[in-house]
Amino acid sequence: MSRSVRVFIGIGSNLSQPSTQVLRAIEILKDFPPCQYIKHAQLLQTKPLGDRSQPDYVNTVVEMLTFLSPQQLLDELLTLEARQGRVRGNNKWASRIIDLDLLLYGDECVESPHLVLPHPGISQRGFVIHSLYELEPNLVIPGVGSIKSLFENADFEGIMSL
Ligand code: PH2
Ligand code: MG
Ligand code: MG
Repeated sequence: MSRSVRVFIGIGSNLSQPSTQVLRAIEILKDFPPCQYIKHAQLLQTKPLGDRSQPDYVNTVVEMLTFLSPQQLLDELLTLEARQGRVRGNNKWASRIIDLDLLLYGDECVESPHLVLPHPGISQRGFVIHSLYELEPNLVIPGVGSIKSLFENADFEGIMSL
């Protein structure tokens, strides 16, 4: 029997009523048999990173337990994105109806062509740091450091509580 692992999943949307899309994704994850939902951080309205001409995003992070492997969980998240209407094009920065990013899988480090863990964007994204700190202020991110020190040095400009 494998043990369950604590994971953090980043949720984002900037199309088709983003808050509604994020809340819908949270409801789907609450009732998602391979995982046990623990809690989610408050919803944040955030200025777009990358292509600044897109609409604002709504972002949050969900904490869960899972028995799935990192690759299995990633595959399930991609399936949930597609079911919620996400169509993937070639532009990695394009607006999206829903984005489910595997941020952390226990304290595992993975570097495969499809999956990098911890998610390489964590330390550059104030909204992710804000949500992780809210959920688990004692978190340590392997290879990066404590969420507390990231939080103390982060730039939260353009981030608003909803
Ligand atoms: N996701 C992106 C690109 N830019 N900006 C914000 N504010 N929030 C996101 O989730 C986001 C982004 C690609 O995944
Ligand atoms: Mg993504
Ligand atoms: Mg993303």
